[in-house]
Amino acid sequence: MPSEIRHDWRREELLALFDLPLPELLFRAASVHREHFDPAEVQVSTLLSVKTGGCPEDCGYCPQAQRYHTGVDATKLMDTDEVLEKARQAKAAGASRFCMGAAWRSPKDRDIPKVAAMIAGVKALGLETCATLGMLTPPQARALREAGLDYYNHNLDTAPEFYGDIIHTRQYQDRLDTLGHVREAGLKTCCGGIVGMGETREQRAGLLQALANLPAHPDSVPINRLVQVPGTPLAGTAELDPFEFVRTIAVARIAMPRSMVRLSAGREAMSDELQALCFAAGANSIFYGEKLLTTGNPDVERDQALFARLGLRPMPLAQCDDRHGKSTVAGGTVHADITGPAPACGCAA
Ligand code: SAM
Ligand code: DTB
Ligand code: SF4
Repeated sequence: MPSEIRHDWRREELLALFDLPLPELLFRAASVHREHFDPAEVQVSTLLSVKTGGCPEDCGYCPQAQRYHTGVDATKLMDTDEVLEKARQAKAAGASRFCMGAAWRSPKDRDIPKVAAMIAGVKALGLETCATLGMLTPPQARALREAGLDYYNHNLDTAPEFYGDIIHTRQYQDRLDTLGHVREAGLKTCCGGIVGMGETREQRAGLLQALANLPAHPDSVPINRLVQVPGTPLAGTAELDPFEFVRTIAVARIAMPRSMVRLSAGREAMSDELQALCFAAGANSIFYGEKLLTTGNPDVERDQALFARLGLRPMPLAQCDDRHGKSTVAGGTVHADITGPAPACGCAA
């Protein structure tokens, strides 16, 4: 019987999944994964920091908060042409989605036309577009949608009861409000969190509960493993057991069966074997390219070798398939080929 899409997960149910013997948990997660996806396909996104550092917020994990001394210099918003050159390079390297990040608490209205021009340009290259700019008002969300934005990333980051230990300059409810504005504007949501910040297993279950019980499951769920950056308050936190990370991925897959579960920050420090376990547990998306926003990511050659070793391939660009009237993923045209040059999509390039 296919797994139900539920929005009423109880904390104890998710904890009971976390408590399963690992082989049983992996089996259940892998079974759910196969109901909605080809387990050999992994969606590939590339990130670019279009405005780095100098952020007024106090997120305890973040190297871009102005108040921490992390060696990240503040920059101004990049020029559109420079962003488009990076997007062309990402496409040529095999990415299907391009995510633009800005170290803002929230964008100013005068920033929106500049970001809109970037979004329109990236979209015209035939890439899916994603942005993460902080809190949005409803008109800002609508303006980004009109410019061609597909996804907006805004994370819940952790369980509601642990949030106040990590961030003091805004509330959990602020995040939920922005996610509401994003959904109402017709954007797809990318929303996940960070583990390894000293939270308990119950709080990891609490993050997944909060994500799965949103009015709609996020289309993409990035699960970040804390990248410890010297100078941030969370540097020096005890490392999370790698198997606990795998369990978190598996429970995310079971609780949100149709979402892309992304193995996000922290992959550079993971062995190929740990990443393979995460894919077996239902992860089906990665950030691809040498850099996340300010920290490192595996280089392209390492990821190409990993895909080849594991028999994985990049997920076709559903956006282009939709436009051509094809059924989405399985059997669709592969626009992004991580193991070779990207075939021309032709639809908007
Ligand atoms: N300023 C915007 C915001 O906070 O929504 C957008 C950029 S912010 C850097 C995007 C996300 O990156 C955060 O919500 C957090 O989940 C993740 N992140 C930031 N620093 C991280 C770190 N050191 N390790 C893991 N994830 C991190
Ligand atoms: C997400 O959940 N992870 C990405 C993306 N969304 C924007 C960011 C990770 C940032 C890691 C720290 C850095 O590189 O500055
Ligand atoms: Fe600013 Fe975003 Fe970093 Fe928080 S996570 S300090 S809002 S850039």
